[in-house]
Amino acid sequence: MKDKEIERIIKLEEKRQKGVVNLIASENYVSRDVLRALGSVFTNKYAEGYPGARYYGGNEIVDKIENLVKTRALKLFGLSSKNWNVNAQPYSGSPANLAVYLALVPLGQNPPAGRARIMGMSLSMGGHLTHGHKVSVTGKLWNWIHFGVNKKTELLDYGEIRKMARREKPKLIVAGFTAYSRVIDFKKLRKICDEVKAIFMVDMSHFAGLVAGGAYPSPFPYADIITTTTHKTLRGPRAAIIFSKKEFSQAVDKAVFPGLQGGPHVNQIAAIAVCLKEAMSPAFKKYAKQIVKNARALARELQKRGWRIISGGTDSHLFLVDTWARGLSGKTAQELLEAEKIIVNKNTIPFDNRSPFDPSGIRIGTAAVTTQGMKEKDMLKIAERIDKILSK
Ligand code: DSN
Repeated sequence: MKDKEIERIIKLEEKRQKGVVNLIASENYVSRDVLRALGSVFTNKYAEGYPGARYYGGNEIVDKIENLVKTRALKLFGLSSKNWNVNAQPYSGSPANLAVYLALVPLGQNPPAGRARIMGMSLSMGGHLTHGHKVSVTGKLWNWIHFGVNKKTELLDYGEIRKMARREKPKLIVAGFTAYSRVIDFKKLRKICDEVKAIFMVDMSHFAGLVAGGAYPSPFPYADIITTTTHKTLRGPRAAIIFSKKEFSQAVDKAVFPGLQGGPHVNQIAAIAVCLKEAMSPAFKKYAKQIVKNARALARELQKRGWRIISGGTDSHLFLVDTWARGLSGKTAQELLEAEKIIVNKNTIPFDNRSPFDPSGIRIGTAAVTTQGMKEKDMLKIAERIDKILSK
């Protein structure tokens, strides 16, 4: 690079990434091909519109890449273009979710305050900011009602969710998590949606790679709309995709562009295409299964050493540790581990009495370390290190 200052900083980050054990559940390490596509000349191109219907000239090659990403996305998840549409233009997960709400719960048609129109899992129980948290624009523009987990089991309580849905009659029900470690029963949620005539959306950002690799149940047989970021377990660029059933796809496309965004980031779209192809390989299936094996091994090993794991274990790539049960706040635990080059994030646990800035737990994920080739035996060593550091 000519810009030595930036080159030096990039190298520093490369070194940092290589020198730590990365247990951030939403991060991963992309392939050289993904990086190559991200750094390609597609970053120079404006392509407002969709393939075959652009507002700028010179888009014949961009059309090829955008059409290819759609074909690959459908193929990866075993979907037919007769029933499903793919929009790969959202800049990332938050605008993808916002676009879906704009498309399906049009503003101006909200009922008076007090009646919920969208139902989702609260952030503090494991949902996401864009599932209607009050500080997010999604929570400011729409009326939400939130469900959490059962206090005793720390699992989703479908009976409670059903009761809430029957009472509130939401237009849309959103499932998906950033900090819930268990399988979601999509079939049960579909039934609830049918009963109250709600549209069913799944935000599979965290577990998309696991679904692609057959290591977590697929929401596709049940959901109407599925959003996903592409940079977590799917191991692609920071970007997002919206899958919508044909009846919703026109509204979703319009909400993304021109409703919410301008020109798509074509370099990101090219990089999504790369990661989708990578995720079709047998090696990726093995990878996805190994992520879950690793998460289970790490959770089990920490449990053996006396650490309380929320809900008692994991079915996915992540889990929460209740560090406060041993008198250590999440922030302190994060800092102690970071000082020893183990990177995690502090996280609220269900029914947390502490502040989100210094909550009761930490979140641990295994997607990144599994990319580095780690297996169960390595998890045992990591658990030993974590235990030693936090027990000091
Ligand atoms: N903030 C991300 C996470 O870490 O889970 C989700 O967007």
